[in-house]
Amino acid sequence: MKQLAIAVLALATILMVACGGQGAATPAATGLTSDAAAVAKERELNADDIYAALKTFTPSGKLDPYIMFSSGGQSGQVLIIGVPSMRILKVLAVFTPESWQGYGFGGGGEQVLAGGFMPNKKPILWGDTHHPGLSETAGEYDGQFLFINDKANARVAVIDLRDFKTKQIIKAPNAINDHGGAFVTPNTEYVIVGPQYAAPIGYEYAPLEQYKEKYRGIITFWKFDRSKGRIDPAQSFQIELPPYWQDLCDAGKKVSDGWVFCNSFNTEMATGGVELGNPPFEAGTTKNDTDYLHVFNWKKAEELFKGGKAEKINGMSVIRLKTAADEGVLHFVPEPKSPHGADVTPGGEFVVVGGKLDPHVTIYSFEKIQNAIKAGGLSKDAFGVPVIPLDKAMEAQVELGLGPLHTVYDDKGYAYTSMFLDSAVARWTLGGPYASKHPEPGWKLVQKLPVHYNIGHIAAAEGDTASPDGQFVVALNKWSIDRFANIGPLLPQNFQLVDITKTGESMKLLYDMPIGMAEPHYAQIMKADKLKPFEVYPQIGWDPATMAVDPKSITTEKEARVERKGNNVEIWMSVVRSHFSPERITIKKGDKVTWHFTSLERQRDATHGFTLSGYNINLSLEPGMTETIEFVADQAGTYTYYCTEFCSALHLEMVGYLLIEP
Ligand code: RUQ
Ligand code: CUA
Repeated sequence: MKQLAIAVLALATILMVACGGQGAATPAATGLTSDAAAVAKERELNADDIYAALKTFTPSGKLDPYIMFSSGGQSGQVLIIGVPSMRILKVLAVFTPESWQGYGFGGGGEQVLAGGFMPNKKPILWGDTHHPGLSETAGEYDGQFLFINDKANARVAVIDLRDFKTKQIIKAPNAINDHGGAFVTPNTEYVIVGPQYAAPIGYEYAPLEQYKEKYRGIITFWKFDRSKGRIDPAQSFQIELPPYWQDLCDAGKKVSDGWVFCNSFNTEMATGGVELGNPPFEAGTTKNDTDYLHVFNWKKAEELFKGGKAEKINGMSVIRLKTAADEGVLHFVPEPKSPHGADVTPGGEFVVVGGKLDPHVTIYSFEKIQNAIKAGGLSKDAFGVPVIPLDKAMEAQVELGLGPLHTVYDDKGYAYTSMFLDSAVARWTLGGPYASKHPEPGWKLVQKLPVHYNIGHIAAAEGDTASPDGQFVVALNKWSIDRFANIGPLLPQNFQLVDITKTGESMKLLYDMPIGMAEPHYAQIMKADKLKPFEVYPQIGWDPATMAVDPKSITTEKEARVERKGNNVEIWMSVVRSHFSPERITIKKGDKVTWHFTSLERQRDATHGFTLSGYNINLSLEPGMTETIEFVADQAGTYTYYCTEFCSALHLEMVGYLLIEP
C-alpha cells in the first residue's frame, strides 16, 4: 500500500514535469521522484510514454498475468510471450528441429517430426504455422493443450502444456495445404483444420483445365483424445468442398455449439496463368462482389460419419460434397468483398466477417441463419449447396475503413478489428445482448487507433473465448519499417500492445515488441494461472513421449552400464551435476548403438545437455527426464561428448570420451 502511494505520488510529479509543469511542491519521496523526473526529461518521455511504461514495466521476479501463444510463422515454431511485459519466454519447437531443445537431433523429437513426413516418408523439416488453438472446456481455454497448423503441408501439431513439448505431428490425408485451423470445438472434441488453395483430392495430378470437375477444398475434423493427448485419425473425418478457397474458420459456441463457419474467396474459380495472358490470381479471385461464408453443421457431419455415410479415400473417411449438400451439413451465405476471417462472438450469437476490399465488417446472426435453413426453399450454387440470401442472415454491417481482417472481443461489449490497409485497430460496439455493456449505441465504430504497420491478426486477452477479459489487445503487425534500428533489408515483424482497459475513445498504444524470427500470424492470450505445468518431471525416468516412467529407465547411478550383444551396444547413462556416468565408452566401428539417458536431478532448472561431436546429436535433459537415441557408429576415432547447458561451476568438466575402434 505504501509503495503504491509512493508510485502514484511519483507519477503525479513526473507527469507535471513531463507536461512542463513547474514549481510544484516536492513530495516526500524526493529522491525517487526527482531521479525519475530527470530520466523522463533526459529520455524525452511524455505523459503517455510514462503511463505506458507503468502499464508494462515488470520488475525482476514479478510474473506476467497473461501468456501469449503466438504462431512462429515460417519458422515452424510457436512463441511463448509474457503479457504485458512482452518478454519472450520460449521459442517452442514444433515443425522445425531446434537444437537447444534437443528437438530433432537424435532425441524423441525425431519420432514426432517423422509423424509429419509425407506418405512416401519424404522428410518435411519446417512448417508455416498460422493459427494456434488452445484446448477449451465449455468454450474457455483450459490450459491443457495447444494445437497449431502448418499451412504449407496440411499438417497439425499437438503440444502438451504440462511440459510444453510437441507430442504429435500429423499430416492430413487428401490435402496438400491448409489454412483455416487449428480451431477447436468448445470442448475440444475436434481440432478443425480448413483448407486454402484447392487441389484434386489426394493432390493427384489433374490439369487446371479440369479445375471445376476435379479440384476440391477439404476440411479436416481431427478427433482429439484428451486422455491420450493425441489426435485419433481413425475417429476423424473430412468433408469435401467446392474448389472455392476456404480461408479462415471458427467454431460456434454456446447457442451455436455444433456449427463451424469459414469464409472463402475465389468463388470465381480463377486458375491463374498470368504468363499466358490470363488475369493473375489477384485479379481473377476478386471479380465477384461476394464470396460464400461456409456454414457447417458438424454434429450432423459426425452423425453421417458414424452412420457409415463417409467414403474412405487414402485411408481417411470423407463425406462427399453431394452428401454434405443434400444432408444439410453445408450451407452458404454470400459475404462481401474478398472476405477474410470469421469470428464468433463470445455468446455464439453472431459471426463477424471482414472484407479485405470492403470497408465494412458484416455481422451474421446465427438465429437468422437457422431460421433461413428451417424455412427452406433455398437456391443452390453450381455444386448443389443451398445458399441463404445475405439479407436473410445478416444482422448488421459496420463501416470501419480499409481492409478489415480479423475480430476479437472484450468484456465490455466491444469488438476489435484489425485494419490492414488503414494500419489501425478499430474498436466498435456490439449490439444485441451486448448493447447494455457499453455506453454507446450498438454496431458503431468508436475509435480507430493507428498501429505500425499493416496489422494482420489481432489477439485479445481470452478474446476468442466465451468470456473475454479486456485489458489488453495485441496488434500483430506485418511491417515495422522505421520502428527499430536498421538491421538490413529483412525486417522484424512488430507486435504492439494496446491498452483497452477503459471504455470509449481510450485505447492507447503501450509497447513495441520486435519478432526477430519469421512472421507470426495468429496468437491467443490466456490467463497465466490456468497453466499448471510441471516444474520438474514428476519422477526420475519420465519419458515425455508417453508421459509416464519408462520401465526400461535406470533410476540410480549404480545402474549405469554398457552391454553388448553381437554388434548391438546398449548404453544406460546417468546424468547429474556434474558428470555423466559412464565417462569412457569404447565400441567398434559399425556397432549399432542404443543409448539411454536419465537425468537424476530433482532441482528445478537443473537441465543438462548432451552432445556427441561429429554425430549431429544434441539433447536437452531436463530434471527427471529420460531419452533414448540410436545411431550406427559409422565413423571410427576419438569423439567427445559433453554437457551443452551451463549447469554448474564444473559444467566444463561434464564430459566423456567415446572411443570407436576402427
Ligand atoms: S489469415 S495469411 Cu490467419 Cu489473416 Cu493466414
Ligand atoms: Cu551438465 Cu553442464
